[in-house]
Amino acid sequence: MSRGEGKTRAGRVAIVGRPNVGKSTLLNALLGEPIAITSPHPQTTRDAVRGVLTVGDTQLVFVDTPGLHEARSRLGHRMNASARDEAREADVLVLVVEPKVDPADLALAAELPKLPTVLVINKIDKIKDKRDLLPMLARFGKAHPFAAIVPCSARRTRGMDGLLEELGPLVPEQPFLFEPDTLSDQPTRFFVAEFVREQILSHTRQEVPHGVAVVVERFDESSKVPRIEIAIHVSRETHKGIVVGAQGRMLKSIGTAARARVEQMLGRQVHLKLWVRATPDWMNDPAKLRDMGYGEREP
Ligand SMILES: Nc1nc2c(ncn2[C@@H]2O[C@H](COP(=O)(O)OP(=O)(O)O)[C@@H](O)[C@H]2O)c(=O)[nH]1
Ligand SMILES: [Mg+2]
Repeated sequence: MSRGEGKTRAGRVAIVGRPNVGKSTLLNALLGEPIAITSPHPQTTRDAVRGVLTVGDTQLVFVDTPGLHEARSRLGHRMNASARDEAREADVLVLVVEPKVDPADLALAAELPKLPTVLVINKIDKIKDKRDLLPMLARFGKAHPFAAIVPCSARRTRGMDGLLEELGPLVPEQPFLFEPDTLSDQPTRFFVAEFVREQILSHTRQEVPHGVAVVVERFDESSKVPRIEIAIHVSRETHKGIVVGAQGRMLKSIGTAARARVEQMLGRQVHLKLWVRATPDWMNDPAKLRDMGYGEREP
């Protein structure tokens, strides 16, 4: 499978869809490694996350995008812009939907760039009688010229091989874009911040998760055990207390769980230091958004 032997195919596959349909779970299921953070909260994914899968002579560069939604904050607008940009730059699209025919999904399909698009009907584990899928397949098939329609359960990693078989022939014949053993082109510090944010999402509730931004302030690899210092920004003073918890217990368990994930990914021990700062309404402040790494795009 080395490059140069025979013909290779390679291309970018953008995973798009509304929030919470399971796009990030699908990326992780396809790669067999949980690189994208997922949660039951909508709008968990803020940046496009790229994962590379090389099988035989085909390389698929998956791009998990933030969900397309009605944005209410500046951050929300940038998330939508980021998803649309990634879709435009892709070779193939995967549109993920819940297992029901929703007019909003069909409207979204009609708006997407004119690229070969595979429809993934995800969460089919929720459907008791699989015969209910047949009319759904027919309705979607009539509504839009999808290259293929694939029922899946990303959470149970069902249907992944069938999906890969549909996607392979849709990417162009060209050399690989990355070394075959690449898993992602994103830097380690990106994943460290994401893994901390994932633990905050799973430890806190209600409005806290949407107001959290995680910034790696220091990543010092000069000693044997790398030292990573992280600022957690919350949008309200009261949220600070929630994230820190009584006697700092909440922050401690967030840190312990995130460190385990980071160490698993890096295959080595790290020191992780977390602190919490209240930065009121950062998600609507262009300068603060830039500082926190949420791009330059205007709504
Ligand atoms: N039942 C079921 N739930 C799923 C499936 N895939 C994802 N989910 C859940 O849907 C929620 C949102 O998933 P996520 O991947 O973060 O969605 P995203 O916003 O589209 O990236 C999470 O709670 C997932 O565990 C699936 O195949 N079946
Ligand atoms: Mg996501």
